[in-house]
Amino acid sequence: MSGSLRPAPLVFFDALGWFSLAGGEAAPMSDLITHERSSAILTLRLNRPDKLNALNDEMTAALVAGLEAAATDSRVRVIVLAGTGRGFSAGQDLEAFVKMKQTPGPVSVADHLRRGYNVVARRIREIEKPVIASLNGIAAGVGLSLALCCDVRIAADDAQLTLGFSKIGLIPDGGGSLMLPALVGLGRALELAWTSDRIGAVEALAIGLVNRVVPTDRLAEETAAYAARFAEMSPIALGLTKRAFNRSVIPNFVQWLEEEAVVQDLAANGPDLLEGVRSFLEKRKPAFATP
Ligand code: LHQ
Repeated sequence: MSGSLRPAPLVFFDALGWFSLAGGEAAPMSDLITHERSSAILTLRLNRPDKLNALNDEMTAALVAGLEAAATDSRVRVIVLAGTGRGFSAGQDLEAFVKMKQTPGPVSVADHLRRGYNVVARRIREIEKPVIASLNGIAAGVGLSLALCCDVRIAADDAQLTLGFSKIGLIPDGGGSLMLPALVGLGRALELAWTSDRIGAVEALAIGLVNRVVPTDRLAEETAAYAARFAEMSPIALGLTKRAFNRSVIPNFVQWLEEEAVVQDLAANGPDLLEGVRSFLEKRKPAFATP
């Protein structure tokens, strides 16, 4: 474990299949993340296809639980993060976010990140096993950020990627503001984050945003064959290589997640987030505030 990457909260399962994060509230096991283990490869699949696998609190907690289980299960040598249906993930479920904003009491976006996406991002980087994102379709918002936190990305040739945050008045979160420039360089990262342009898999490959592009109908097989290579290699060498690269390239990952949450709060406390989200849900152009 790298100096700045300390273990994330542990997840405990009881006899009834409820899990709880250490120090947190108990929640039932969820079918929003399915677990499929084939010998040493565990696939965690985002499973909310009717919502393009948009992430809500239950799904995020289930993802954390799946990653925790994968981290401690010595049978698991490689983890694949994949999506069901026509998308990998559309990011934060914006309808759920609006509902959350309508509940009484102040809602801190920074706390929302601290409780959810930052735990996922941190866990992906801390697990000293290869974590592969298998991108079956659209990856947007924090869905894309979490894919960028993974070690390797394999994309179907018709997959599309978009940051999307700027369209709703936000900055890339879930580790995206660190992983994006680390992968593609500052200029391209700013361009992608500011424009929120959708880019296809081939362009994503050309700029280093994904590692491989495979025919859509072969994504599952190609991902499994690729993961199987790692399953036969020295887990110690693979894990320590990840530790070394974490320390050399993103040594401040955990601190940055916190800073990113604070900056996101600045964006979220202005009027543009709600206008951006409402305009998306109402399928109209946003009218952003003038500073
Ligand atoms: C959705 C969503 C979605 C709900 C499509 N939610 N319904 C957020 C908030 C606060 C704090 C912290 O951090 C975050 C983190 C984030 O992730 S912010 C970014 C959130 N995500 C987005 O802004 C992406 C919004 N979605 C899109 O831009 C497009 O839908 C994408 C590019 C994902 C897919 O485009 P299409 O393939 O053209 O599909 P579509 O737009 O027609 O969407 C299909 C349906 O899914 C549609 O509903 P409908 O009832 O009309 O069929 C969308 O409203 C719904 N949907 N994303 N995130």
